[in-house]
Amino acid sequence: MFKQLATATLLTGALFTSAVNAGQWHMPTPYGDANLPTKIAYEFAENIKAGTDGEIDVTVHSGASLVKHPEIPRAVRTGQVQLGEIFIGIMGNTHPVFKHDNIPFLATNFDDARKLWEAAKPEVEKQLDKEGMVLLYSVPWPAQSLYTKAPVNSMSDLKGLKMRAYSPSTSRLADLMDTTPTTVQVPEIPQAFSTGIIDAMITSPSTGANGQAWDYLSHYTDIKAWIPKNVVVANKRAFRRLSDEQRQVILDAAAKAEDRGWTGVRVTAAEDTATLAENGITVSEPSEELMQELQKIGDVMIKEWEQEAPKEVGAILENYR
Ligand code: PCA
Repeated sequence: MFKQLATATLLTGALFTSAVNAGQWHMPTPYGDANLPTKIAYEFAENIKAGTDGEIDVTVHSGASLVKHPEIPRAVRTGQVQLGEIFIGIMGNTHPVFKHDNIPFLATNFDDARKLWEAAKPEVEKQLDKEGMVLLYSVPWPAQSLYTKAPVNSMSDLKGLKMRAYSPSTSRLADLMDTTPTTVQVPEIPQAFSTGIIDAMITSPSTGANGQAWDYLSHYTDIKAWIPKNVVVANKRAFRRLSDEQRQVILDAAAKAEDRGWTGVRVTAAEDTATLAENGITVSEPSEELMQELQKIGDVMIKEWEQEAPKEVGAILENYR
């Protein structure tokens, strides 16, 4: 209650400030300060401030402190805030183009993920534009792998477990794996495990390491199923109101952020996987049987996804392949 009140007050404050001073911008982000995307967001804000001689002063509100993650797209669309960071997958129900982000085994290494992103970007931009948003940059996560409380040799070891979901696609995946999907946001993961709300999850080594996964689970099976991304978007009207010079500063800062993300993620992926092992989690390669079973599910999901929007998804897949 208090937190929501505080958020409402802050948001009113944000609107008020932007009315009197067009240079004060707000940027809610979903994840905490330990995460690479958040570090990049702070740097992005600094570069904008420096490049515009303080004319645009972006305040980053990390860890969903200003706006809850599922509400960030609406906050940017309606101009409640000028900028925002969003995990692409959570917009999967808005339009299927956003689902390219969470499809198992479509792109499982960073080179392919970058190609998939280039292939999907025009469709994603089109859709964001319809919703009054401008795409600025993306930051990938490390590949998503399987965390459990016991070794997993085949899918039968997962049957009936409560599996964390963080997007419409991961809910569908959990169904197809014969597990029960339960939506849990990152900050609630430790408690969800310790109270039995979830028994398993598929996420990056970074999210596991940041959440000290060794406190509540024991096994990490490195299935590397997909490489999802965050995007940073601007409210279209706020962006258009800027001068050409100011817009260029933001676009340059965005290009820098994009580079830093795609380079930096390779380092954090390796470091954070090592951290899991150092803290006692059994890190192992998946069995062939498990991979074959999961890949079959991936094929089903690609087909279902294509059928949802044959034109747009077809264009993404054609560009990619
Ligand atoms: N961490 C975020 C998104 C993807 C990731 O690696 C999460 O688990 O919600």
